[in-house]
Amino acid sequence: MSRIVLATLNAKYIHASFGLRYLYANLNELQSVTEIKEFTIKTRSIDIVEQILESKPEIVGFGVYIWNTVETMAVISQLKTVAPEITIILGGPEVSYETEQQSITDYADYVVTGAAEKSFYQLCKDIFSLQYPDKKILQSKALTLTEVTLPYQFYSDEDLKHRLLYVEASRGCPFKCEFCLSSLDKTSYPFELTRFLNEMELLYQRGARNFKFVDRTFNLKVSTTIQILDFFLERMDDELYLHFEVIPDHLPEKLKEALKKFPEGSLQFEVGIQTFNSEVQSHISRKQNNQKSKDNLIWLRDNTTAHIHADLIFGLPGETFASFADSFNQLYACRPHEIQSGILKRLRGSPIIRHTETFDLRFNPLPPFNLLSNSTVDFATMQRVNRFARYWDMIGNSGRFKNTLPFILIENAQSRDGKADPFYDFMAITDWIFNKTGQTHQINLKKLYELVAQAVEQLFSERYAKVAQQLELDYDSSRLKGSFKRLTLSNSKFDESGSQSRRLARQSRHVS
Ligand code: B12
Ligand code: SF4
Repeated sequence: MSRIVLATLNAKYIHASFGLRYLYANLNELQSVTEIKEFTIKTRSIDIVEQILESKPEIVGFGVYIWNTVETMAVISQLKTVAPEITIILGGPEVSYETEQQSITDYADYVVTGAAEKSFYQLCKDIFSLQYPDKKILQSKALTLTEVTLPYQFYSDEDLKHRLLYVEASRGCPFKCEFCLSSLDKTSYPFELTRFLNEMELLYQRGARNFKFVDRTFNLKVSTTIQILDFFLERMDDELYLHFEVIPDHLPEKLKEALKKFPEGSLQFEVGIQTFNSEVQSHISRKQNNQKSKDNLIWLRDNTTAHIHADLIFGLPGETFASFADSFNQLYACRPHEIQSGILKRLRGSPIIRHTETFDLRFNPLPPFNLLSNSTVDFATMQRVNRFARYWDMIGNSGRFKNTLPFILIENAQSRDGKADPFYDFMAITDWIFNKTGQTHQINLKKLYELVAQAVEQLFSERYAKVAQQLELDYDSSRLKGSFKRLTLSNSKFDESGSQSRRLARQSRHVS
């Protein structure tokens, strides 16, 4: 039995809920009557309801995020039907803005917006002492980080072994990129460093090796960044793996020196580029020195072993298909290990909606609220880029085509203006594969090797021989069963569909 259950539906099992552990850590004397129950968005709502009711709680608090709002609504509507006497409290970024307009809040007794370490505790105390607040939507009181109890001891040994451990050395972001919720923060506040590092030490001693920093800009204050890096460098072993989100145009010499010392397989950087188009950057209030960003990305690739995951966003106000292609090509030339082309999403509360009329932004009314079209990109083009992103994940980001990819996307006579054009070439491959299969999911790896070879043969026949050679290397390292020789790499008949595909390749270069 627990008087309070803190519940959330994580995106996947591997993501432990950091937010709920914070709330739990700050419940003081109520901690002993509280239990965290985590599920994933794949768990059936009825099973979640059953498991929550097993604890016979008086209060259930749900963490609501963009990835779980639909599923959470199913859970709480059933929970309220079976056990209306339970007080349901919602919190989390998804219900922190435009709260009243969301039907999920109809089933809740209270919604606490913002960082709720103190406010959730206060509300539970008030409910237990029958001092019910007269408002349903309660704005969390402002917090100073020194008054927040850190939650790291509440990662279980099971979490340490099997899940990503989220940690944060600072909260908030000083920048104002309008598509992002963190742009609403006034600035970034650090946790007291010694206190934070003591907690990291305890986690490390317990066996934690996989640390994912959720700091919005880990390299903002470089002296702190270096102290944290040094802390982990002193404890470096084969298993230690650190993930940071960094801004690309801020890599002072001291930081570079520190980064060079990290061994292979120990560092991952998530680098938000979003766009290299300076006009679009100004529309979304994003300040980014493009040249510095590119120089730094290349420096990281040449001088460190850090794994670089770089993000672009398609659909930003004023971005066209051609200008996005240009950003992609500039980024590809910096050789990050992964490029994620995300579609713009409308996050509740984010200031981007001020452009709705001017750029005719039309968002999906359902989660994840992705852009469907705008004044410069029609729906069909949005879909093509969606598919591009998906196939790029499977082919570019997966590492399964590591040897082959440079031979598919080479500089050659067919490229626009004689320049290398990885975006348009890969777009042609995307269109070709989708035309042939009608699928973006459930394509097994063997089939994918075949499709890529067939696409290259039809679209860029002069590259085919080298691509087929390299594909064999990739096939061998994939350890798939069966001989490479048995794959159907070639479209034996160059028929109607062949000339149609070549036409598609040409078209993809000219669509803007
Ligand atoms: C980890 C993470 C993920 C993980 C998922 C984690 C999980 N548990 O399943 C992954 C990597 C899968 C992910 C994916 C995405 N994410 Co994400 N993610 C984060 C990240 C980096 C950390 C979350 C965190 O732990 N924060 C620290 C804790 C302390 O804060 P918190 O979770 O907000 O919790 C506090 C409050 O919200 C509140 N609270 C939380 N729960 C509850 C419950 C109750 C009862 C109460 C009262 C209060 C309360 O109190 C907590 C303590 O202060 C945040 C950015 C950030 N730094 O916060 C983005 C963030 C949550 N993600 C965001 C987005 C947009 C996405 C994506 C859509 C991005 C994309 N790919 O386009 C996808 C969605 C995937 C999908 N399937 O649809 C947005 C949130 C939008 C939203 N409205 O939910 C954020 C805020 C990033 C941003 N700045 O824009 N994400
Ligand atoms: S995109 Fe990054 S830098 Fe910009 S506001 Fe969001 S967290 Fe800050």
